[in-house]
Amino acid sequence: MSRSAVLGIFCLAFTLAAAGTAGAYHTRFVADNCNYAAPTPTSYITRDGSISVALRARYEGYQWAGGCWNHNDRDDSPGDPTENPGTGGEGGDCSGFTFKVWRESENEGNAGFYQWGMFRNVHGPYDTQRFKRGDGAPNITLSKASAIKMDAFSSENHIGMIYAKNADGTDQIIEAKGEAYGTNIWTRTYRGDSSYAGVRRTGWSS
Ligand SMILES: [Ca+2]
Ligand SMILES: [Ca+2]
Repeated sequence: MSRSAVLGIFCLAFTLAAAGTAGAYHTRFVADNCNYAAPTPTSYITRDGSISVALRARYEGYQWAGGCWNHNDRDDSPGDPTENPGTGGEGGDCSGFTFKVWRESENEGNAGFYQWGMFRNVHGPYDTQRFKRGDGAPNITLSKASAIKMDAFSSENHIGMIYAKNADGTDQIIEAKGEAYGTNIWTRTYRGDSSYAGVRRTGWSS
């Protein structure tokens, strides 16, 4: 085979691979829909109000390191490659979703309340390991027995917020679960799982 023929085959293969990759990613969701507007400071935060905020993300997508979604009750970016912050799809990840619902500041020393729009693409400074430790001015750890709605349970690699307690000791958890699952409410046993700690955003009015 001549050198030019080899090069030709290589280039064709590369072009097809690149086209296939572009087709498999949903990089346009963030590019087409999301913004970087400043958050709106608010004077208070309530657990019921934050449940309403969280429910807008229910049935939407999951994006590793993401934080922007719409409200059409479908995952606009399913099946992207996992653990890639550059896929540009719809949704938060577990820690970004928690950060937005808890109306936290990107300034870790600021415990005030900052309302982020659904289309504001923001993840915030905390990964699950940091939430689990209660890092950041707004966040504390607490006993899991004391955890109520809109408190969270965090392990080293996942965090979800309590939507409701069940009578049998499990909880309904609202969480951005993963690429294959999106964001939804599931019954979970985090409260009884020693790998999970209780985490609270401080300062709720009610
Ligand atoms: Ca959607
Ligand atoms: Ca996705």
